[in-house]
Amino acid sequence: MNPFLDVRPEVAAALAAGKAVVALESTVIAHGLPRPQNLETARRMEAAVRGEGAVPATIGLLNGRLVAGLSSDEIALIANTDHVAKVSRRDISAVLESKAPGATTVAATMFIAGEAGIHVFATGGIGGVHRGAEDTFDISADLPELARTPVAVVCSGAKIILDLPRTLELLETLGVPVIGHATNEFPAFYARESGLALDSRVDSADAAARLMATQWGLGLSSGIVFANPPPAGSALPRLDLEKLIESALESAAAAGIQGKRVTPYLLECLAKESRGRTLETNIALLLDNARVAAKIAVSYSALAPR
Ligand code: PSU
Ligand code: MN
Repeated sequence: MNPFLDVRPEVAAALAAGKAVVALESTVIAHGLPRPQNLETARRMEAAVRGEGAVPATIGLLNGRLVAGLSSDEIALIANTDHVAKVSRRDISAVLESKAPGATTVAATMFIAGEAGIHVFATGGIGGVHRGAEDTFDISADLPELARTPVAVVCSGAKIILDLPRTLELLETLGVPVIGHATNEFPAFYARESGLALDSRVDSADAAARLMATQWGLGLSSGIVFANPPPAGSALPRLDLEKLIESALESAAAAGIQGKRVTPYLLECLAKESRGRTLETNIALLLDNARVAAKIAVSYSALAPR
């Protein structure tokens, strides 16, 4: 067991008994959603996981420890504290040393989930290749993490503010399976459609679980992306979103936003420009991904060890 990691009792007991556990990230709480919807959504995601018979493990950094299974009060602290550190893989050691609270991105959450022995993780959208990355080199650390850490990430594709074709190309280069969950198309986060076809799909939690067992049974120790489109009732049309994204990108450039601030800034701009509609979609897809991930975790825990 990793000496810096606290796996809280309910999560540890579930893992020891071979029961289903779903990891949840905390950057989406601290930086991805505004207050008070951030805390409400974090709690509703945990409830959605429990509703499918799995144990939620929200992951973050507190008091110099990696924590898998933050308590309700600890989640509230991350949701309501100003300037919580956004922690990706490269930030983990420094933020642990500072003993400050840290909200983990997909990359850091995957690393910690992997150390804890959790194989399924639900989030909104992974990071990826930013538009204009040929100049800025801004490519999320989520992608190389997916190449090296054996955790299945249930998400609505990559965030639509990104360059989605290049994100898919890089995932292919890195050897990361991108599997449609009941879709043939890579979802575009708030939109169900991207125009980008996927080569593989699964139509049930059992099929997803078998694919995980095969991938890791083979010794292919990468992550897996299960791309689940946002629920039809709350998804937004992609072409409407493109206009909003252009103006959000212009505003980010004018404000000189760079590095780790880019993603939260763009998401906030879109929520403002859409008068909260992207926020509603974001919450709906997070809840759905939590449910789907829990079903996959339950199926995976029921597979006989190979
Ligand atoms: N998905 C969301 N909202 C978010 C994020 C994902 O619905 O805020 C976060 C995730 O934590 C992801 C991070 O890992 O944004 C990517 O940030 P960057 O592009 O700086 O790597
Ligand atoms: Mn970045």
